Amino acid sequence: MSDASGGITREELQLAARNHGMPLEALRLTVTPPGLHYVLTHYDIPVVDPTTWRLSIGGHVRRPLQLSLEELRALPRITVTVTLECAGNGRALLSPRPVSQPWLLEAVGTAEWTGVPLASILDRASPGVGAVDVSFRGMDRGVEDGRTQNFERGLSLAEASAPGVVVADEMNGRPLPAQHGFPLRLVVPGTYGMASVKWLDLITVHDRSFEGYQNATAYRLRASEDDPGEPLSRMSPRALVIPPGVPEFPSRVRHVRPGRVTLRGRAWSGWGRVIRVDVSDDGGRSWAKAAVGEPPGPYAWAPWAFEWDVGEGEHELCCRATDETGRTQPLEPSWNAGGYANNEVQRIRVVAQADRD
Ligand SMILES: Nc1nc2c(c(=O)[nH]1)N[C@H]1C(S)=C(S)[C@@H](COP(=O)(O)O)O[C@H]1N2
Ligand SMILES: [Mo]
Repeated sequence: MSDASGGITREELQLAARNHGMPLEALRLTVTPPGLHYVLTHYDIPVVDPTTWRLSIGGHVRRPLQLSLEELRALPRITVTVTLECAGNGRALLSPRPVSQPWLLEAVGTAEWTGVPLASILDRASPGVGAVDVSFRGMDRGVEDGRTQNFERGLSLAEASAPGVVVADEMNGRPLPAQHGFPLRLVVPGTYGMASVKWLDLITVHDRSFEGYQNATAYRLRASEDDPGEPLSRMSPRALVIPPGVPEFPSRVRHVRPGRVTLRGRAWSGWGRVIRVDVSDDGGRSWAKAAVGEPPGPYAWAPWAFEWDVGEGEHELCCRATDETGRTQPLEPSWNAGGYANNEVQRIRVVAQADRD
C-alpha cells in the first residue's frame, strides 16, 4: 500500500465511488436499511444463479457436504442483529494516508442477519481430529499482491464455532442484496467486516493454520510495509454522534441555534459491552458523561444521548466510547501501514448562531 498526504488520488476516488459509507444521519435507526448500510467490495460484485449455486463444506472433515439454497433454508434458523464495521474505518484521517478505500468514519451499519448457525453446519460436516482453522471463500475474484485469487478469509475453529456466527441468506428479513453477498454470506459478530465473507460458496476445514492472503498478508497491524505485523480481529470501541443541526454545503460544517440540543448517537466494541460514552464540546479538553441505553442485542451498537447546552460560537464536538474491558478511544490516531483500526474520537465542527432573519 502506498501513502498519500495531499489531495485524494484517482485510485482512492475510484474505490470511494464504488463502495459507500452509511450517512451518519442513519445513526438515528437501530437497524440500517440495506441501501444505507456501508458496502465494501475488493473486486467485482459477482452475478450468481441461485438455482445452480451450491455451498460446499470440505477439507479436514468426516462428512463433506454440498447444500443447495433450498436445503440450507430448510435447516433451523436464527436471526442476529450485528454491527459490522470495516477495519479501514478512519483510514482517511491518517497522515500520510495509506492508499486504499478512504473511509472517514462512515464504514459501519447494523443489520438483522438470518440464516443457519455456522456451528450447526460445521457439526454436520464433523471436523476431523486436529482441525484448527476454517476458511471461507467468496465467489469474487481479483488480483492482489500480483496473484489472481478469490476473496477468502479464515477463522480459528473456536471463533467459527462461537454462538452468533451465522451463514446468512437474509438481511433485514429479505434475501441478501447483490452487494451484500447474494445468495449467502458469513456474518461474524464482533469482528471487523473482512471476516464476514460475501458470496460464500466454499467452507474448508484445515488441520494447520490457514495462510491465505487476506489473513497472512492483508489485514494486519504493521508499523511499516516489511513488518509482519499482528492480525486484526475484533472491532475497537467507537462512539459516533448524529451530526446535530443542519450541514453547510459542501463543507458539512454543522449549524445549530444556541441553547439546548439533544445529541444522540450509537457506540459499539467487539471486545465487550460499551459501558460509557463521554462527550466534549471543546475538542477533547473537557468531557461529560452521556446516558448509554440498551443495545438491540449482544452483537449490536448501543444508543446514547446527551443534553448539550450550546453557547453562541464555534465548537469542536467529540465523543468517546469505553467498553467493559476498559478499552477506549484515543484523541490522536496511531498510524499503521494499512490504515486499519483507527478508532480516534470523532470530531465535528459546530457553529452555534442565533437566527438573524
Ligand atoms: N467475498 C467478499 N467478501 C467480503 C469482501 C469482499 O471484497 N469479498 N469484503 C469484506 C470487507 S473488507 C468488509 S468491510 C465487509 C463489508 O460488508 P458489506 O459490504 O456487506 O457491508 O465484507 C467483507 N466480505
Ligand atoms: Mo473492510
